[in-house]
Amino acid sequence: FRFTHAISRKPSASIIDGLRAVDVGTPDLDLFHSHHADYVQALKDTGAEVTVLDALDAYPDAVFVEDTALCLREGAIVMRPGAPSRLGEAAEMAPHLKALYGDVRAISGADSYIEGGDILTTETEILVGRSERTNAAGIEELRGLVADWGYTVREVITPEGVLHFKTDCSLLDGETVLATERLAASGCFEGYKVIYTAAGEEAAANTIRFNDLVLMPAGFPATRDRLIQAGYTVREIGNSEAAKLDGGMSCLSLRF
Ligand code: CIR
Repeated sequence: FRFTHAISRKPSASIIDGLRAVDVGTPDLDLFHSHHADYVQALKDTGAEVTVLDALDAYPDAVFVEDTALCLREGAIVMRPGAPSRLGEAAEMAPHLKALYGDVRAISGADSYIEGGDILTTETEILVGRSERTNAAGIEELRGLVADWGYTVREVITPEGVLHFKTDCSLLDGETVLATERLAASGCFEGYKVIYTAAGEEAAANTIRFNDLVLMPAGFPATRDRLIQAGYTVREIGNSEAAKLDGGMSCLSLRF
């Protein structure tokens, strides 16, 4: 949870065509821009260098850069998104990673699918949730690509009806995760300390611990208070527009 860099991408006008499980309204581009600027500023406030890429009109979901790559200390892995409309986003990200990293590898199997939103990297392991977007072949390929860097990959399950594994959890520090009760019930966080989202605030689970801050979506006061009571410094960021497209705090950046 200590980072010196982040990469994000501005939302484009095509965001109105972004993928969503349920249509709860069209995202407002101006408001999305304003939330995005607050988000980038919060990352910068912790002292990190933030690269903000230009909007990509051809890919409505491209603002959710997290799904295109996994950034580790030793190098980066370019993903193969399981959503067909998002597959090309990974290739758009690759040159930016190559500019910052000496070692960039890629998931390349024709049957391998994996999105960054399903990956939670902790201090001891990499948890990957199998989901509608991430399959067993993608997880196995990732396992092979990070083995010589010393990482252990553990396959877990993203709950039915939940977009990504990290839709329902986030890492708060070396030993603590924030998670929904429905996800933690699967037993995947044995050995970790778990802070639960408050009842009815499951959408607060996707936060990020970025240096000294926990960035969380605004509008979840009971969960916010739990985090504050646990000693975290919380910054609330408006997320209403990204939420219409099932996006949250982690999706909006790559962090390393
Ligand atoms: C999608 O369905 O792919 C986008 N509308 C949302 C992606 C959110 N990404 C993430 O949780 N990492």
